[in-house]
Amino acid sequence: MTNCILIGAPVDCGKRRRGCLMGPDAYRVANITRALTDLGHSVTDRGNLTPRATAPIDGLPPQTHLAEEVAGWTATLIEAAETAMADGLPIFLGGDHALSLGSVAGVANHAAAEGRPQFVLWLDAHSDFHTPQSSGSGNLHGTPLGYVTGREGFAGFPEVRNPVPQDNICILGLRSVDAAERDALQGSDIRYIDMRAIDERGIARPLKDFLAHVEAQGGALHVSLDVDFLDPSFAPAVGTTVPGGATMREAHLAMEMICDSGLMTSLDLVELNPFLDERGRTAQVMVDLAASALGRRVFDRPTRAFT
Ligand code: HAR
Ligand code: MN
Ligand code: MN
Ligand code: MN
Repeated sequence: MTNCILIGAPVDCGKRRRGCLMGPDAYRVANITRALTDLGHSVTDRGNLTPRATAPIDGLPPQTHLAEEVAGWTATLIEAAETAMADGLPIFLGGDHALSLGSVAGVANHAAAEGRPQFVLWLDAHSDFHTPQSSGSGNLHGTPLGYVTGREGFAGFPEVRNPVPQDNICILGLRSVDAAERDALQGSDIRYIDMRAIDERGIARPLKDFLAHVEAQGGALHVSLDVDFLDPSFAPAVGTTVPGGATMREAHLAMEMICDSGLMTSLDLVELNPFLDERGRTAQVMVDLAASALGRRVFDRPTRAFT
């Protein structure tokens, strides 16, 4: 039994297309609480956070979009993550991926206080490893991994007290990486598994390797699930659809393996834009995936073969 703590974070400033602010309520309407209590977990919904007021930030490239608002959300989320980690397993209901500047930095502070290394599994079509300076779009939802690893260029944002080592990060599902990010990733120790690698090797083997690494280090594991990790054919409610994503079964298998590992200590559900959804189906898929990550199964042992 896990104490699940729902934290609504209607962050909508990480990109230009609006709508992610409706995400937390869409997850509530899709009954995330019931999905988790049915599994025997206790669930507390802490409602929605609001961003702290932040001083104007000078010196950022002119295309940077709503930096002060992102910085304010980051301050709020760092504190909310630290507090929630002391009480259970926080599930951050986004909101766009800019929320992960704060959720990841906050959980990493908690892990450091416990003397544990923090690991991050990033399930996304994109690598989100930009800095404000390297980002061509100026959309800060493309920067959370840059921020939490301690890259330069985030002056005016809350200090990252416990940067996540690059080697502790695994990105799964990549299929849209721009040139600046590709160069930065290739020069980093981040583990990245693109869709071609998943096509060739399957999703289970690279994930198993990473989970074994986390376990061997006694790490805490934050899972950040971006809607666009999934193929848009069954998860259309996202501003940045990229064809060729994870299938329903690949995504559930990943969640089931995460659950079996017993390693997950915090979870983000991000980039859901309910304004773009079809009868709530994407919100429902995300809730079902969260349930798989927390123990929903058809059988609790492998199905008996008919031999
Ligand atoms: N790399 C592009 C940019 O920086 C795409 C941004 C990321 N988009 C997301 N995040 N949906 O996962 O603008
Ligand atoms: Mn703890
Ligand atoms: Mn993302
Ligand atoms: Mn993405």
